[in-house]
Formats: sequence, structure tokens, C-alpha cells
Amino acid sequence: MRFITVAIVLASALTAKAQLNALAIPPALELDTFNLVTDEHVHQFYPGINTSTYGASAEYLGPTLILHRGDTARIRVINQLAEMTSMHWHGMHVPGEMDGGPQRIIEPGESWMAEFEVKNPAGTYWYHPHPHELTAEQANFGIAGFIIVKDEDEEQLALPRTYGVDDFPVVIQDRKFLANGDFAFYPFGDSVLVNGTSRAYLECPAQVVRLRLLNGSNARIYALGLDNVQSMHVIAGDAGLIPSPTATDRLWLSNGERAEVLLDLTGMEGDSLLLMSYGNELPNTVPGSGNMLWESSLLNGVAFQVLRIRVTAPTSNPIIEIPSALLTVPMPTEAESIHTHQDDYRHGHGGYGHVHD
Ligand SMILES: [Cu+2]
Repeated sequence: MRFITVAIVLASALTAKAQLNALAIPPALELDTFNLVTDEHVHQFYPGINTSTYGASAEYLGPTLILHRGDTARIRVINQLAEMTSMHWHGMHVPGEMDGGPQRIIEPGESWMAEFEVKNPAGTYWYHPHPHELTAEQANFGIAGFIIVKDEDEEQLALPRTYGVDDFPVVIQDRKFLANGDFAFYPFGDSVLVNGTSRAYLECPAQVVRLRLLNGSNARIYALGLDNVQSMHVIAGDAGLIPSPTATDRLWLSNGERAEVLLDLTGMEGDSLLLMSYGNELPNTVPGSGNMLWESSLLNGVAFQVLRIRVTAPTSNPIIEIPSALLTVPMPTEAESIHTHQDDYRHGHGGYGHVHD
């Protein structure tokens, strides 16, 4: 009976116009020393259905860590799991011994203090476990969180930056649920979770808002776009801000990739729009397309809803314009480069000349 109930609830959650859930916003922490406790939990993604999860100081996912460029970050990882883990600061420029790769194991019951100078420019990064042969599984169970780096260059720009008000973390994941409510460990899921919320909606004020998008899925690539043919304005990628906002109708986001986008919702109070993934537009070679080679998933090769955005009243001091320029990114000249590399490819006889200077 329980299996049948679970199947019915899941099926109706996937297909019916069931009620939406408010997008969970992970707490943003700004501390001298962060503590992340990796542990096992039980979480309900769908009402009445218990799912075994892992989390970092949370039932699922973990807090957003706010770092400042030039400061020293100290993050203590306390492993309460029954298996080893590690913690990797994805996108952060850190010394090898602080990188939390597979060689930096944290055994059950042990802890590890990562300490590094924050060298990255303002941007969106993330953390996730990176233990040998357990990375995908532990991330699938739910250990992951945002890192937001702030700096003075970014702070001088007229950008939305009030966390949870006009600046939102949005991690997109797909999950497959077993009949008993637990996650299946498959590359592709049938359910979309955003910040761990199923069928998520987000209330955004009628002004310019910022979404920090992260593809936290194990295999699926998203082709993101808005259903009302409004453009998104990309302001940052994996390495921080770009020189100027770039309007686009579609934004592909690969696994682990981040992008910050601005949405211009001015004058749209009371409206509603959808952030979609147009999986139907993905070429056959891309994971998440309708290619029969991928393991089957209800989401493969189709357009599906990621997040409903409900536009509410503007805040008291809104950003109401997409800035025309962001950062002047200095490009190194050839004379400034340390090493000049010249390849001279010659065909014939299977050989080629290789010249360094
Ligand atoms: Cu990574």
C-alpha cells in the first residue's frame, strides 16, 4: 500500500497542477570561522514522503557562505557521516592542500579546517564533497552549498545584492525518487528540485532582480529561458563579472557551472512568469536531450518548468535599470605574458614541428 501511495503522490506531483512550494533560501552566513557539519538526515521533498538525505548543517544542501576578497576564509568541516568525505571549494583559487580534493579525506567523526586567502573576484562559487568514487553519490544525497564572494569593484556597481530580497541563489537539480521515497542514484532524475524545493515558486519584487544560477545536477544540462520571451541579462559566469550585461533568451548551464543573470521585472507587479529549461532544444549529443542513449527520464528532451516567478510590489530602494557596463576586465598584452607558445603543425609523415620560445 505504501508503495502505491508514494507512487500516486509522486505522479500527481509531477503531472497535476499541484500547489507550488515557496523556494527555500539557504541561510547566508558571514563569519570568521564557518562550521559545516556533514550528516545524515531525513527530509520531505513531497508532503508525507520521507527521503534519506545528507546535508551540510542542514537536512539538505547547506548554508551560503559569504566571503570577502582579501580576507582569510576559515571553514571547519565536521564529518558526522558514517563514511569518509571531503569538501571542495569549486571555483575558488586556493592552495592544493586546502582544495579538499580526494586526497584530503575526512574520516567519520573527524574534522578538517580549511584556511585560505580569498583571491577570487566577486562572484558565485560553490562547495561539495569530493571523496574518491563517492563524489557524485554524496552530492546526489544533498551535500552542496553556495559560496558568494564580495569585493569593492562589485559593490560600486548599481546591482541588486540584498540576499533573499533582490538577489537569490538558485541551484537546479534533478532527482529520481524510488518507491520508498529515497533517492535513486541515477544520472538523470524525473523531478526538478530548486534549492531542494519541489515545484518551487519565488516571489520577486517588480524591479531588477539577480539570480545566481548553479547547475547542481550530476548529468543534466539545462537550456534556461523565460516563458514570456523576455531576455535574461547575464552579468557573471564561473569566474565572476563580465565586462557588460549580455541579453540572451537561452542560457545553457553545464554541470557545476554558475551564471548570474538580471531579470528586469519593473512594472510587472502581479504578473507571473516561468523559468523553463528547454530540453527539447538540446542537440542529441547533450545530456538531457531526447537521445535514447541516455537513461530514460520524464524530463529528457522536453521543455519543463524550473521555477515560477511571481512578481510582487517593489522594495523601497529598488534597482530599476540594467547597468550598461560592469567591469573593465584588463586583458594581458602579449608582452606581459610569461610564456609565448607557438605551434607549427606540418602535415605529412605523421609528424609536426613543435616550437617553444
Ligand atoms: Cu566541483
